[in-house]
Amino acid sequence: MMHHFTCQECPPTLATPQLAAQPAASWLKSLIIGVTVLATLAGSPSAQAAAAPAEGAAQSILERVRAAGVVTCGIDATPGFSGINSVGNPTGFDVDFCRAIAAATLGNADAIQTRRISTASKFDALVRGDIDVAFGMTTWTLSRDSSMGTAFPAVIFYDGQGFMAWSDSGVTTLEDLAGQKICVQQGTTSSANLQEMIARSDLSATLIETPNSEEKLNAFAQRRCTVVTGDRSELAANAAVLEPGRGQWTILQQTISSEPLGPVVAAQDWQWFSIVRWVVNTTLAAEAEGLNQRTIATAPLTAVGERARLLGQDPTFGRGLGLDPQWAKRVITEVGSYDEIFMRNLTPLGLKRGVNALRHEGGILIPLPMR
Ligand SMILES: N[C@@H](CCC(=O)N[C@@H](CS)C(=O)NCC(=O)O)C(=O)O
Repeated sequence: MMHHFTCQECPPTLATPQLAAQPAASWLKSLIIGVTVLATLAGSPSAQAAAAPAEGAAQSILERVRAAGVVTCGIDATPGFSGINSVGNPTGFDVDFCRAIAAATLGNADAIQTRRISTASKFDALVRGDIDVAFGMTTWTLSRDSSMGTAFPAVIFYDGQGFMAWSDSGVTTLEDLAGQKICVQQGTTSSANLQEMIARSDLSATLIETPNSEEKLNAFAQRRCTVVTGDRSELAANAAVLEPGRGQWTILQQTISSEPLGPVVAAQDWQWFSIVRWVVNTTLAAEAEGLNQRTIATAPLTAVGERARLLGQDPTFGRGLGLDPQWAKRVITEVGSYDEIFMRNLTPLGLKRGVNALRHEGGILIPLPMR
């Protein structure tokens, strides 16, 4: 039976908050083992402070974060991007950017709190002030940037939508998708792109939509669909760690979309928007300057230009963000440069820099001037 398509991107019915930790599929349990820890944290006094916007005079997000003592980040559960490590701490590429924001604003990269949140519900959670920043491989789109009360300060990973098939299914090209069952997560650009692709071509395929990414991969692993679709990095990361993935799953070469992924914030607090934008940019500028967790310790005390600013030697640096001049230095010292963040989290899964290299190294990442 053909799936009946409706726009899943932003209907009010998808606005149900899903902030509570969700049950983990068994094959992802090792990654999500810390959800109970997170759920406990979510009930702590500091978490409640973070969730409570000021009454009357508008409290800025920076003020809210400082009052809470933590930056609250919405995350998903994708190997390498966000998960829980063996000692119960959130870890991953996305989590490192959350940590970088905490290093800049609170002087402590560990001052974060993470909440598992679905793509469909993260925008409302930001508008309500339940979270300060949402991660989770979110694609920067017009509607999410203009009509949902949210805005995208930066791209942290340029991706595209791909397909992964059971190798024994014989599906190797987009044409082979005809007649297949395809698993996709609802409320995502992956679902919207797929529906448009199906509508454009003669292809008839059955969509199996799941409420979150774990159920999507789980359904695929259990062969309830022969093909799964999503951001290529998500597919590659899962194929690298999931048991059936090794050798039994093939990622199709074709990419059907451009998916610039980045953090999302509530619109209309431009100070917070700028902080997130410039914290991300700091990691890129640091890479371009050869500054990282290793080299920063021995960097000269009297640098000039961009390095001086990144090293906190310009007393006016960051004033417009409401931050002290050392904010970028803390980002580099406590979390590192973009290449360190990438190598720490994504290189072990076999992901390559590719387009996510700096421009002078053949990629498309261009640090903005920090002056
Ligand atoms: N880039 C796509 C997909 C985003 C997406 O679905 N990300 C997954 C992981 S790759 C996620 O956040 N899942 C959390 C969830 O919704 O359960 C979008 O922005 O719509």
